[in-house]
Amino acid sequence: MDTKRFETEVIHKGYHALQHHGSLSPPIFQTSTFVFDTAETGASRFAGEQEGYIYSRLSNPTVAMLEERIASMESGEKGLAFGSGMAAVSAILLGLTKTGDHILCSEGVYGCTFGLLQLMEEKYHITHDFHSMSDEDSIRGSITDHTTVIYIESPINPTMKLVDIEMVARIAKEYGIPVVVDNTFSSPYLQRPLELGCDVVIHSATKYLCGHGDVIGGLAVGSNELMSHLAMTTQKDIGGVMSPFDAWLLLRGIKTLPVRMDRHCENAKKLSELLKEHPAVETILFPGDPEFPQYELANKQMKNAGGLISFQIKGDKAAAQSFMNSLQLIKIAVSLGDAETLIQHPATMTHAVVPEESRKQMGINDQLLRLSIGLEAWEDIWSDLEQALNKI
Ligand code: 4LM
Repeated sequence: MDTKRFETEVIHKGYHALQHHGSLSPPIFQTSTFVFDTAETGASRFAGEQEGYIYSRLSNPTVAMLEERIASMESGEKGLAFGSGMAAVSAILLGLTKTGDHILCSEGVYGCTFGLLQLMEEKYHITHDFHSMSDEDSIRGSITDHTTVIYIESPINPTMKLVDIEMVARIAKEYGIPVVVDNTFSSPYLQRPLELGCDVVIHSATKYLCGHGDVIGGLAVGSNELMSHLAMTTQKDIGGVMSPFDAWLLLRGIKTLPVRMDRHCENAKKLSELLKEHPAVETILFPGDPEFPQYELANKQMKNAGGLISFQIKGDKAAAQSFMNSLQLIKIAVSLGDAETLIQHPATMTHAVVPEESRKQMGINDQLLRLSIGLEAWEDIWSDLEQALNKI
């Protein structure tokens, strides 16, 4: 099948019903291992001389369908599926570095990615620096002889700051350094970093790709050469792979990604306008707000602003917590990208592991809240927010 539009590929890519008894829904190959017809077949599969499945930690047909689908969605050659977003982040970062190397990172990252970077520094002497990535010369000045990866989130969790992905990719090319982008907040429907010159895209598939809050998973996409190397090293030997059932749930969720994202974006835009006007709200951080400092950049590299709104309420941590406790429809929970609207307090939840000083540098204070706007009627989400804000 030749390449079709994104909305079509999310439904069809990687699956051929007539090769599976005409089953419209793909089969779940719920098996740990695969039977060889002869000892020689097994030997030649292990030697890489013959195509075919061996063992589900190496590859599985249901998981492979998902890997083909995400590769197409991100305009990459090869996808890999992992047991969580963090399994993907760690396999990629450990695969691209060795002791003595240096990673240049965006100004903020998800709390557990921060934890992983700390661990890599303490245990393996792989150092890192956080950088605003707003100025070309300053980026060049921060690349050292030991820099082997540039790692960015855009938008950054939870401050929503953006990185000019095309600019960073262009600079990295001058030095031959791979750029890895965690694209979780946008999903490939809104932003495709490989098309902007980056080398690897990572997703916490747990979020928008799944969309229904019932899977923990990770995905990564890049060139055939690099991803095949990672598949046979940090993926296979650390072993954080995805189960066939989770891959099936993701194949199902991904079919509706474009329609879900359109609704998340519409709801978020509407709610950002209302939140911004409320007297109990100090500032909103939303790339779709015309007053957002990087509004132009958002328009340049994202199809739409996404479904996440961070905002600071007037008051202190206790005010933020009592506001959360007043909510009735909106659920207090970490994670994002689900049908349900979720709210969390980054300073004490997703980014609690980040020491206070680093949190402040990233722009996370006690007044900051992060909303993952769901698919409910925006009027109902607003009624809930408004009644809780009015109590502050
Ligand atoms: C959260 N985030 O923010 P797994 N990359 C990004 C993320 O936001 C996350 C991961 C990787 C949240 C989880 C509690 C940008 C997770 C890690 O949780 O390992 O699938 O993804 O609320």
